This record gives sequence, C-alpha cells and structure tokens, in this order.
Amino acid sequence: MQRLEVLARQLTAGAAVEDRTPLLATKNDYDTMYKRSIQDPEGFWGEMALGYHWDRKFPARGHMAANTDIRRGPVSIQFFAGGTTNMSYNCLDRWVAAGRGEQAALIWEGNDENERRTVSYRELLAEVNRLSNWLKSRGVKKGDAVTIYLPMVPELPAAMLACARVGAVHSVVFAGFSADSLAQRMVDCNAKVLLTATGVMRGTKPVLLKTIADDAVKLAAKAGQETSSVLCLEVANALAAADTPWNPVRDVWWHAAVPMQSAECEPTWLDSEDRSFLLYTSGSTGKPKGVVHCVGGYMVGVGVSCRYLYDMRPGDVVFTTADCGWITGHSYLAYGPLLCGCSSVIMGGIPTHPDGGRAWRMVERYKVRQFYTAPTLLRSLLQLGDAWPRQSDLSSLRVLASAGEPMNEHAWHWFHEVVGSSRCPVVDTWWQTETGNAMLIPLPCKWFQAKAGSAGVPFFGVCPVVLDPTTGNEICTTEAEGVLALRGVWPGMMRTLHGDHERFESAYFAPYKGYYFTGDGCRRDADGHYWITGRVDDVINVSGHRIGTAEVESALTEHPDCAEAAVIGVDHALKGQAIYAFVTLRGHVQTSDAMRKLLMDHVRKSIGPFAVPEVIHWAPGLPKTRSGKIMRRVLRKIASGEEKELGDISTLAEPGVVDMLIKLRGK
Ligand code: 6R9
Repeated sequence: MQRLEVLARQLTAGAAVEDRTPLLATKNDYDTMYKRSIQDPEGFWGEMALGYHWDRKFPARGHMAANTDIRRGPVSIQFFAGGTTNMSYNCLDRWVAAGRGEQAALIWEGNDENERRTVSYRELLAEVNRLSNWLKSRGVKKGDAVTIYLPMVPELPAAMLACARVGAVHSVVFAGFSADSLAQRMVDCNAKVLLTATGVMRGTKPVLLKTIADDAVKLAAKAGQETSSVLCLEVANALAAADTPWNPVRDVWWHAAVPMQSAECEPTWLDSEDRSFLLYTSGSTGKPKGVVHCVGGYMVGVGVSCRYLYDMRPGDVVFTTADCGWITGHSYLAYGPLLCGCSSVIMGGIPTHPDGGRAWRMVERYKVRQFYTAPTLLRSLLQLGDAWPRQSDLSSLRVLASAGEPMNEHAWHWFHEVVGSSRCPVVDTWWQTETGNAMLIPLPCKWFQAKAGSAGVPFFGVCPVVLDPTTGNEICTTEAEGVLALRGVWPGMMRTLHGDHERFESAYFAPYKGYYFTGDGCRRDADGHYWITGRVDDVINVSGHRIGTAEVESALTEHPDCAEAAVIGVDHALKGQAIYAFVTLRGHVQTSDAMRKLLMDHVRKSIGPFAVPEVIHWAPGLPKTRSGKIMRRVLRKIASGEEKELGDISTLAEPGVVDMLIKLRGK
C-alpha cells in the first residue's frame, strides 16, 4: 500500500512537471532578444507588453521617453504612455476568463503546519472585489495611499491587489517594523487608511500587530497625520478578537465589513504611468526612501522576468519564501506568479518551525516547481543538515532561485546538489527595490554555464557597466572590477522617490553622470558574467534586509544617554552581515551590560527587532577626520580584529582614539 502511494505520488509529480519547450533554447535566442532590447527598447517592450490586457492600447511608437542624464534636465522615465491597464485585472480576471477560475491562486500554510488554505483564482477575485468596494466605501480614490501592515496571510496579496484595482497606491510595511517606523511611513505618504491584523505567531512567539498599529496611529496623529479607518483582520491563534484594543469610531473588523460588500467591482483603468505602489527602503543617508513604481512598466517588467528568468507558466506552483513587506514578495510572490497564471505558495510561519523539514515538506505537498529564497535562509537550513531535504520528495522542483544578498559557494552547492539533486539550475539573481524586477541572472537554460556565486548576465533591456570608482570612467575591457552602474532605462525601474525627486536624482543619478548608480561593487569575468562584491555605500544587508547605518545611528543617538554612535556591517556566518555599533555615552553615564540592553531595546522599539546591533562596542571617542567625518574604514578593521591593516590614519584628528578602541574590543 505504502509503495503504491509513493508510486502514485511520483506519477503525479511527473505529470505536473512534463518537459516543455524551453523559452531561450539556444545562446543565439538570448543574444538576439537581448540585442534587440538594447537597440530598440521601445519596439521590444511594446511587443512584450502585448502579452497583457490594455483597456486602451498605447501607440506602437512614441510611448517611451527617458532622460537619465541630469546634465540634460530632470530625470524622467516613461513606458507605454497613452495606454491604460489594471494590474489586478491582469493578475485575476484574465485567468478566470481563460478557464482557470478553479485553479489555486494562493496556497497558504500558517505558523502551525496544520493550518492550510487554498484560494482559487475565482475566490481571490471575489475577495479582491469586496475589499476594493470596502476601500471605495471609505472614500479611497485613485492616487490615495493605503498602508498595509499585515502578516503573511492570503489577505495580504489580496489587499495589494484591491489597491491596484481601485488605483490606490499601496505601501506595504513589513510586519516586523516597530510602531515608530510604521508611523513614519504612514506620515510620509499621507495614508489615511491602514489595513492590519490582530497579531501573528512567529515560531512560538505571538506578535501583537494591532497594538503596534494603534501606537503608530497615535504617533502619526501627533505628526499631523490622521488615520480615518483601520481595517483589522482577526488572525486565529495570535490574539482573540475580544482581547484586541479597539476604537469603535475608527476601527473596523474585516470579518464584519468585507464579506458584506459586493463581489463585483469594475477595475479602474489607470494610465501606464500612474503610481502603482510605494515601498520604503534604506539608503546610505537619512530617512527611508519611498520608492515609487508605476502601473504599466512594473507589470510588464515583472511579468516578462517571471516568464523568461524563472520559466513561470500557467499552472506552475511557485514557492517564494520572501515576505510581501519587501520587494521580492511584491514581485515574485504576489504580482509576478499571478501575472503568469501560477499558484503562489505563502508560508505564514518561519521555515525552521517546527523543524528543518518544514519548507521541504511544503515543496512535496504542493509539487512546487519554482522555489525562490534568499541565501540567509539557505544558510540556516543547510546548518540543520542534509537529512531534512532528503526526507521529502523534491522531484517536482525545476528552478531554484535566490536574491537579496551574495550567495557563498557553499550555500550554492548545497542548494544545487542537495536540494536540486544537481538537476535544477540555481538562478541567483541580482536586483533591488528600485529596479522592480531581476536585472542580472544566471539563465535557467541548459546551455548556460552558471558559476557558483555569480549573478550571471543581464536581463533584457539591462545595460550593466563597471565604473572606475575614482575617475567615474567606464571600464570597457571584458574583465573589470569596480562599481556597478546601469545605462539606459527598463520598464520596471522606479520613477521617483515619494515627495523628493531631488533626492532621487542626487542619490542615483548624480554620483556618476549619465548612469543609474546601484550602490553595489562588482566584477565582470572573462565570460562576461557579473559577480556582486557587496555595497560600496553605507547600507548593510542583514539576512537580506537592507538597513542604512544612518538609520541605526539615529535610533541610538535618540536615546538620552547616547552622545554619539557609528554603525558598520561585519561579516556574519548566518546573517551575511551583522550590525556592529560603536557608541559614545554621555559624560556622566557608566558603561554596563544593562546600558547595552537599554540601547538595544531602544533600537528594537525605534526600527524593529531585525535592526538591533549584534555588538555594542563602547567608544570614548570615534576616529574622525579633521573635517569631522567618521572613518568607517578604520572602524571596520578594529571590529574585525585587523588592526594591523589599518592603513593610512594620518588624517585622523586624534589618532590616540584607535588604540583606545582596540583595548575596549569585547569589553
Ligand atoms: C531584491 C532585493 C538590494 C541589494 C542590492 C545588493 C543586494 C540583491 C543580490 C545582492 C548579491 C545578489 N543583492 N541581490 N547581492 N547577489 N543576487 O533584495 O532588493 O532589498 O532593495 O536589496 O541587495 O546589495 O543592492 P533590496
């Protein structure tokens, strides 16, 4: 009996992954399409966009315009101008009309493995319509911002799609952010409506989201931003509805308000260049930046990348482990798979709960074809041993994707050999919140020779250049090392930073005139493959979460006992990078472990748990240049115990500080 079950499982697994015609079968296919995308972007993307529904077609010529050279005037980008469309229509109605209404759109598992839900395309469309009607009933109109602070439940992508349907601009805030961070983001985009939940279980820990949301609403009000409606979803097991703090004037229960709405809602047809969503991300200085994406370009960029880079086709089951609070969740969990007619798997809990086999059992259960994760998760899963993936039938897998941070060779080989049984390409893609979709990619094609740790070759329309960081000149030899910049434009590119076009230009287009500056260093090898060497600015990547050193520093210095702080990133075996803070206390304050804890708690409250420094190194003074600039290069060497390689410190205002800091390491 048992053997028969195994056999049946193998047969169905086989049926789900029948061989298919490859999209880029030969190198020549890729070269031809790539070349055309660079030589005639307007024609190329115009044709690609015809794979989507447009209520009003854009003209074949004249729909694209761009300037990325600040010497020639303001930076501006447009694609498919003159056309109108709607992303929720392309994600949902189109597939229901094509007879896929009963197919799963979302497959969800909660923190507890027995909590499972499947939402078909027809059901998701109805839920999105009801939610759209609720948003309208609350006065939400095209262009209005809506903040979404939800855990990973099917209602999160549904909320994003409902905003897309009515033309509201969603701002999803990762449910690990604190009340301060949530408030800051609500104030920045002027959001009057907040969608949240009672709470969520993370492993064995409940997180009370509604309480955090209430605090954020209060903080926003103090900053002059009134929240008119808070829609709250009851999430079982976290907190009973009866125990949830409630303001009857402002708060609305999801289960009371949404089901009574009509399940029909005409999509609002939006101009291609209308705003689609905002997503806040960290930069090297100042507050988080509200990256703005627009409807048509983002849709086409993400949809086409899913098709060509991850081979997503209708009916495929895609499992992306990212949270919708980050760009990978937007592009490759929510929008991308649905634009391709796939079933998207959502994991509500953490992948190592209750044990290291959780993610692999889900792959087996749902016959996942594309598994998309981040190196940080791979590192923690591989630590738990090979037995876990080997216990599950992973034969449905065809594409193993990753993004977010550099993948070390060890993790790459484990992914390829243990998870993929050496049959599946490892697609380690480089991209950013700002780029909208994957940009550099080891193509998942038989002919492509992927190299462990390399981000591969450019996607259509992407023109990477390696710049000499000191002269700013392009290094034109095939083999090159320097700063990664991009020439030209692509549809999924951000259009501006919310409320600050000047910062958009100065952060991305001023450092190297004529190019988009990525903030990453890179190397191009003799075969033209790119290797990302990490950020060259003051951005740290902790477990794939981007954090600006300036944000952590300002959280620390907000504490009344902290006089000054300097934050750097140090290598960390699991997280990739960890936050290391040098802190100078005010004169009268004594250093102690209790003080350390106070400062850590303060950062947790101010930004969120993931931004808490791993190490606080007491610093009676900081190494500064005579003009007052902190020399982080010196701090990095001190933190990693490489003081013999400090280099030139003759420009330091007080060289004695260095010895003091070395003595205080580990104290
Ligand atoms: C998608 C995403 C962007 C930054 C980026 C770079 C790093 C992303 C990478 C990678 C090496 C890869 N990064 N993918 N580094 N190899 N395959 O993560 O967006 O959160 O905006 O982060 O992440 O440093 O500049 P985002």
